[in-house]
Amino acid sequence: MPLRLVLLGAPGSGKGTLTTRLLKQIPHLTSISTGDLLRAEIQNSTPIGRLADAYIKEGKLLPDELMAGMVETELAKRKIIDKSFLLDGFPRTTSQALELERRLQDNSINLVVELDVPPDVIVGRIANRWMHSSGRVYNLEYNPPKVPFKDDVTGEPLFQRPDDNPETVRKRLKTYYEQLEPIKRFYQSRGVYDKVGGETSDIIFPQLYRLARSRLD
Ligand code: G5P
Ligand code: MG
Repeated sequence: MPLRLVLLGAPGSGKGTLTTRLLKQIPHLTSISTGDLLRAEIQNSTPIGRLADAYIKEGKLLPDELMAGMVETELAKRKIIDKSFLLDGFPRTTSQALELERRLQDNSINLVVELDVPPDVIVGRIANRWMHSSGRVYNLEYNPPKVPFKDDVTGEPLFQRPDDNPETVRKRLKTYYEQLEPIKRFYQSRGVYDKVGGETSDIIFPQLYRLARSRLD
């Protein structure tokens, strides 16, 4: 059956990193990262992009309705609503989760995995993050680019995210931990919640992969 997976994790917990790995192992899976979608809107200077820029710089969540609409449009555009997909960074609030449920109807989320990474580990990682406009993410220590500060695939320059400064990271972490309990309860009540944990993505990946496979078989 199709896997409809939500990755729930703090900023810097490895959602993007683990998504890339999972896509390599499960090629028919398609991922949507709301953060990447918003950054593309910003880069294209669209009206949503201008709004997103202000919210993201402040480390604030964008309005629930807007985000749910954006994900629905993306699922439709890629024609994957009844196929296997992975959502990275959405939903983040119970209201987003409800909106998603309403929009998915019979294709409801069948696995939500919380990535439990200690906050002190996360702060160090984010300071060393560099990324490419495609969403590919690097870390100067953990997975450095082959050529310093250049994307492995295109050779284009990497940049640091404007919301990766310590003050904004603190706000993003606070918001995440405020939303975690309610959204966790929501998905526990639907019987689809699971949790994996560890200090590195190498420790977490096999746990996540096992869970994902169990839904596909
Ligand atoms: P984003 O873009 O979704 P966040 O804050 O949820 O942003 P982020 O920062 O993208 O999440 P991540 O994807 O969980 O983190 O982590 P990652 O990039 O894979 O890994 C972080 C770093 O650690 C990388 O450098 C990686 O190489 C390294 N790393 C990974 N594993 C290891 C390891 O084992 N060891 C070491 N040493 N390093 C490792 O959202 C951005 C903003 O968009 C808006 C909000 O404003 C949000 O703040 N937004 C939404 N607003 C409302 N609703 C939504 N649903 C929204 N979605 C986005
Ligand atoms: Mg990410």
